[in-house]
Amino acid sequence: MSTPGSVLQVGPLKPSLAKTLAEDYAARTLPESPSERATFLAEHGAEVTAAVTSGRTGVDAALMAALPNLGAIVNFGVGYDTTDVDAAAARGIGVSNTPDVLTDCVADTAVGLMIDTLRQFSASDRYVRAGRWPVDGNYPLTRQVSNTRVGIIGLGRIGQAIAHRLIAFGCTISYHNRRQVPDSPYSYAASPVELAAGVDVLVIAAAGGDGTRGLVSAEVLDALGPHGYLVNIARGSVVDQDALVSVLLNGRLAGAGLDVFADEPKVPEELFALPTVVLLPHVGSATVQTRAAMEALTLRNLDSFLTTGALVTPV
Ligand code: 8YV
Repeated sequence: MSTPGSVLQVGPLKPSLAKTLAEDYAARTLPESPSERATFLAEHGAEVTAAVTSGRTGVDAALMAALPNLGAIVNFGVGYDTTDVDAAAARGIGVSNTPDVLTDCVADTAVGLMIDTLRQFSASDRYVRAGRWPVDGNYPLTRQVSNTRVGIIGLGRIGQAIAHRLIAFGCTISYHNRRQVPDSPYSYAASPVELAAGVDVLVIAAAGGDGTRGLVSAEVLDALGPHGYLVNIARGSVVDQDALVSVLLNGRLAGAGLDVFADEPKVPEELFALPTVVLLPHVGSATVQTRAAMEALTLRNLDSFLTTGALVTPV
């Protein structure tokens, strides 16, 4: 289906996907170490027509320049902020991602994280396991989830799936988005500050990258206030993480549920002792079913590019 070396694996991938690429596509893997990488690119760079990567790694402009015949960057994951899409467009390189197939799982994660954060289930579980219930008595009261006012930043596919679920909880939904969404039943806030000021829970579902970097600033967190909660299932870069740690430590925010961080897999250790914070290791889409669907769509994009030159789900 592809000539040896025409497909390049960039960064770690799901093991079954990496195996398929190596066995069925005779893919090569870009070496990690800079010196090996330079030698590899000098020797094989011109053979590569398709790169397969994930949101964890991506393809930057320098790598594109070292792959002069690259025609497609096939991204495992919906987020592609680690790939320089402007540089790709300038070079006529197509970029694909894996939308839709992970929407339900990521929305499930957002709702689960919101419930865990407000109700402190993870912290309560630690309380039981530490043998504290018989000694210290009942766990302190927490915050009700149903009927809260929830603000969603980024009302794309995932944001809308989160809203849909929360409507069943009696929540009132408002949102902020680059553009107002036509015919949306939810009320629009013109800025993140305005959104944060009117809600109990702020959920981030916006794409990462330069366009949203630091969108949830210290000012937004202040507007959310000491009774407000933040849930982030998008990208750590959307939040000013230092400001977030500071308001959580000072009680100027009631709590946060975080699946993503500024510099993964590093997580601010100052947060470890706070029962008001739930920390997940970027598991939004990480189920057997969804990852299999993402893998299949990644391979559909690769096959389509190799056989027709067109991607199935270009960004
Ligand atoms: C994956 C994600 O963890 O799709 C995304 O953008 O963040 C997740 O589904 C990631 O892409 C795997 O590297």
